[in-house]
Amino acid sequence: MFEALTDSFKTAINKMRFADDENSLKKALDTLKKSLLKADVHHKIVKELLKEIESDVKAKGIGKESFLLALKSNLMDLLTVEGGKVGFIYASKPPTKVLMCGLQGSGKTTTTVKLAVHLKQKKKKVLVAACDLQRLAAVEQLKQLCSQNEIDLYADESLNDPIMIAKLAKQKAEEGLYDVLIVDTAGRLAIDEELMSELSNIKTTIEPDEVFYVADSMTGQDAIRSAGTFNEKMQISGVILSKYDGDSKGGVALGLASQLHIPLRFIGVGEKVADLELFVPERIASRLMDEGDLEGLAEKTADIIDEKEARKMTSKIKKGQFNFNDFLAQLESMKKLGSMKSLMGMIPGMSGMASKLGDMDLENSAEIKSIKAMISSMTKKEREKPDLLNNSRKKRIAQGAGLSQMEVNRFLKQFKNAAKMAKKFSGKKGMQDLQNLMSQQGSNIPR
Ligand SMILES: Nc1nc2c(ncn2[C@@H]2O[C@H](COP(=O)(O)OP(=O)(O)O)[C@@H](O)[C@H]2O)c(=O)[nH]1
Ligand SMILES: [Mg+2]
Repeated sequence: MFEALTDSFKTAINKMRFADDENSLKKALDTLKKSLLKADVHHKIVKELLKEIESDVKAKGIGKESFLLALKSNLMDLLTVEGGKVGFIYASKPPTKVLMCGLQGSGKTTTTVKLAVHLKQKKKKVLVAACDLQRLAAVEQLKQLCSQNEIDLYADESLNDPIMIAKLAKQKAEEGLYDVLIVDTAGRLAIDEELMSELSNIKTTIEPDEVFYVADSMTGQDAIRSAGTFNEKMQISGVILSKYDGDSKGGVALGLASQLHIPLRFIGVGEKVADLELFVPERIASRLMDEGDLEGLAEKTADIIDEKEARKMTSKIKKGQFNFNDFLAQLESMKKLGSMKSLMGMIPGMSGMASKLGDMDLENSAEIKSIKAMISSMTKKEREKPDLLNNSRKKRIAQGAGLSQMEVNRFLKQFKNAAKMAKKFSGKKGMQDLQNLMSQQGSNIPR
């Protein structure tokens, strides 16, 4: 989801060539500026960010290393709201009550269900309330989504008062010992008084722990402006950016925290219920720098597989023991995990691949079928020890899988790179390693 920005950051970093070369710093900053503006980050924020990076780099001495550090730490600052919440925070006394608000079509209902599914995977008991009585069939939409995903819903079509429904839903959540109540509400095409007063009344009624504003990221700076207006009336505690999979204006995610002083909490990256990602500034900064987000990956995996397995996987990656069996197992479980593209972005060094992949259909993709055919043509030993594969073995595998040797080589190279990168950046020394590697190579960031 950050492929375009990540790519341009890499380009900028690669422009940093010589120590104390002001010209290369200027070029790198120019590249950053262009790409940030193109991604629709607000021009004032871009200006400030560049100023900070420039002064940090100059203070430490111009060079690739100081540029990398400055870029990362300033990105972190940019994404962080002081005192703002990060992740999903449970109330000290359940149920944690969440009020969803936003304009019509922004993705409230979809996000409500995504969030419910996310929390249910964490073994929480979740109730959703259908308080959108404006749009015809809005209750029906929520009913269907909830029943498809086995989420409890509170709806009452005999009532035409959303505030009453909210009240009854809260009662049910308390009496039924639910951990979380999520209230879906009506939107409007534009902000109007009637909507605001309906929302504030619901707010007064349920006393939410969280007020989430769902903003359509495709609307760029407008998303931030409307969130600001809602915030004046509703005191939003977090923003969820939906439709981030259409990544033309991805920069909204960068400017939001500093423009609104409200933290971005989740990002919606597709239409499927699994396509919701936690927004944790450290992790996002890492991903923007193409260092991957192993923690996020492990967590997303843990939601689906069990936690123990996921931890074992991360530890294997760290030890460099990730083999073809693990790879196959990962492929299988990834089917359940939402879009391939967003997962790829979490793997160190793989963001470039993510943009090439698009939204891959894991069941039917030719690429995955070839990978599976290749792995099934390997012996048990070969699967456990990828290093065993010499030329004659590769030839045999190619024949067995009905592929050319070139295809086999290409896949093995990808696999090796991924495993190597994953190992490199999973340790505490990851950042240092990256810098060393780059100062040795001079230019290209490794893939
Ligand atoms: N591609 C994509 N589509 C989304 C995302 N979130 C919501 N949508 C789509 O946006 C449309 C409006 O969503 P909905 O939840 O009904 O919006 P609401 O009016 O705010 O409740 C639906 O077609 C959703 O499938 C997302 O993260 N990615
Ligand atoms: Mg809706």
